[in-house]
Amino acid sequence: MSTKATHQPSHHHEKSYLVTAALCYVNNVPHLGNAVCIIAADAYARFLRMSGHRVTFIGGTDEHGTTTEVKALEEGVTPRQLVDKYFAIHKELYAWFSCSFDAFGRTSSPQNADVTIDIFHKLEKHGFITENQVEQFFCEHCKRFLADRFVEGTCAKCSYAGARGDQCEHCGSLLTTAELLNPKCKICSSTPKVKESKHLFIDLPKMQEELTAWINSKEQHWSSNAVQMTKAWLREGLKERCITRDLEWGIRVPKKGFEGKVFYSWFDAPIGYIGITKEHKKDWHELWHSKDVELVQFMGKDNIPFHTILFPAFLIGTRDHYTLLSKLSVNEYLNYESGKFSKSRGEGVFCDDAKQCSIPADAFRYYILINRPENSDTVFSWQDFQSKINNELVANLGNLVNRTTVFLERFFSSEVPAGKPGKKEEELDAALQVLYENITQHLERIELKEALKEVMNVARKGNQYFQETEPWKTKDPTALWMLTNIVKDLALLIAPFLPETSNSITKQLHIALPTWHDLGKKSIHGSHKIGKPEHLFQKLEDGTVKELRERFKGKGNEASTAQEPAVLQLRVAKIIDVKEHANAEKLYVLQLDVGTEKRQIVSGLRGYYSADKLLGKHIVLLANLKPAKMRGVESQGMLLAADDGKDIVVLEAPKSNPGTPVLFDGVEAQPKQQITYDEFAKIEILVKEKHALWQGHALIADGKKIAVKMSDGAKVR
Ligand code: B3M
Ligand code: ZN
Repeated sequence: MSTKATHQPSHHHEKSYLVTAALCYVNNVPHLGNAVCIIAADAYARFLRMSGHRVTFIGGTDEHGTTTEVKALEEGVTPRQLVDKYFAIHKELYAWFSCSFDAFGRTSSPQNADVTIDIFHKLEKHGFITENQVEQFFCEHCKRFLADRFVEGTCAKCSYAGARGDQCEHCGSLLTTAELLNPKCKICSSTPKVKESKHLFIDLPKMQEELTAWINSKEQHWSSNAVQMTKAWLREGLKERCITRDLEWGIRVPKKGFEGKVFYSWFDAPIGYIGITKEHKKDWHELWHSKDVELVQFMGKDNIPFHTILFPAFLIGTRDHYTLLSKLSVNEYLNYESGKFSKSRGEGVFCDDAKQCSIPADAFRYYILINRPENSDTVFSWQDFQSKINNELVANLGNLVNRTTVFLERFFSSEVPAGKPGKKEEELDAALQVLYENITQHLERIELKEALKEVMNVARKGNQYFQETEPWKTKDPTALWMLTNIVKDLALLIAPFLPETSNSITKQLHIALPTWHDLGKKSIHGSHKIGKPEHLFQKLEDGTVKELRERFKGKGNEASTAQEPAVLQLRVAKIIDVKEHANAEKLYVLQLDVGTEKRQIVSGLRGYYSADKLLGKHIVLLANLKPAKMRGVESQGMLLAADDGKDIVVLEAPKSNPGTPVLFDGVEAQPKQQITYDEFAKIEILVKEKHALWQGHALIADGKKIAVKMSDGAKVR
């Protein structure tokens, strides 16, 4: 191979790559959204291999941490039993998706413990580990510290109600104890106390300068969302980060005075890439200690700072010349139909479901890659899935391959005729050459979606040429020879994306899988004998789609309406000024303190409340209502009040800090940017036993129900 490589243009010379896909948590079966980063990494790894590079593609499971412990408690098994079960499931599913890992392993392996402890000792030796007392949630009832996912509450930054002890999934912020409001023990739901405990930290401030310099030298290879988030961390100034936890499950901290503690799972998880390489590859040490190896990492956007700041800091601080991140490819989220994937609600297609749908893995790979959330979130919809399979895979790619091979079989006894390119063929070749260049460049830049679109354009060009040359009339040998070679190129071009499809094409053509250097060459000559034609894809029928949509729609209306008020952003606000509206005798203009900001709203309370009765009240503000002018005065939201047809009573929040989130008990808030009044009016909130309820869920602030002095049945609006 090396002799061949020397004849290639310089940008084609052989290199060594480490490609990683984020390591999956093992508390669940992955859903299609989780598979996005893994399938993308696989496509890229395949492209690199086919271009003649040496690739070690690493993946696996992230088995420590409270995600695992919480799930083990739920399933009534030990963490070890749980991770063994899910490791096997994950491994099998990615194999079904044709993911070509060179090393697929686990963070709970002895190899990873070795590497993690070695890195820790070196960080300590070079003065990057500090000790501190920290405040942690402690559940008196369960008699345990509630690290990370053992505690849930409301994010102080975005007011999302399902935030966890270490990170808010909704806005991505990393949270401290003080930034998690209304904390609840995940095991017993009681409110935890805050207790002190001694922990180890990585001294990031000490590395700020060194990290900044390193990041500045790398950022041109990172996607803009990654650069932005990383720069924001640097701008704010790096803080010491706690790398230990009071838990049982994890890698034990090998230090006196820290017995009974383990490393934070985000410490040993990225190190897991190295541990997994050690688990499976003899040359792991060289690969991870080389200037010539390019490390390319794939992940979802919530994983960015762990890979651009923390993991590099762990490695740089060892002074051990580790291979550091070169390129990174970050995806946004793939959502399901109208909402999120949720195993508990049975909503959305999970990888195990996909396997049981009798739709080939490549169809899912195609959909995931052509819909890859590269710059913004995208949505899996059955209708779109059906149209992409039928119009693109079946009618375009599948059709070209099938009509070509069937023609060869029928009219040329399966033998490729010799061809003589004329003007038409030269023109087509020139056009294809441009597409091939584009595809290669997009792949090099990890623009997988664009690359795949262009691959489909190659098939389109082939079909056009078929139409124009009309071989069914002419039996033109040149046309069939051209088409066979285009199909050969397609076998190559589609291989990173749809490996099984590529296998089927090469089998039908009876050729070995070409490499990227064969692209565009007419390497199939006259008299080559092809194999048996087979259909690549099957049409997805309306009936099947209907059935599948039904099957994965979740617990139906009950579950989807259960999320209805989630779109509301409700806050405690204090009325700090009341004026009469100059042009409307029923309206007041109120000034509100909403904690971080001031707001003005217009309210129809004249005749029900005097101005001085309103002043100073803590009310419930609907903060994300679309602003509107009311008789010429801007209103930025509305306050909630109960109305029984005769009287109107303002909902009064407990005297908590302005800005405190107001929630429906048990409903996860996922506020929309903005909602219209009509959307709000559809949500029926009724007074019952002096509380405001939506389908039995009471409005609460600071954990207390909001009282309404009105009789049952009054409407809140
Ligand atoms: N398991 C988070 C996630 O699955 C985490 C990634 C670890 S990568 C080292 O999104
Ligand atoms: Zn508890």
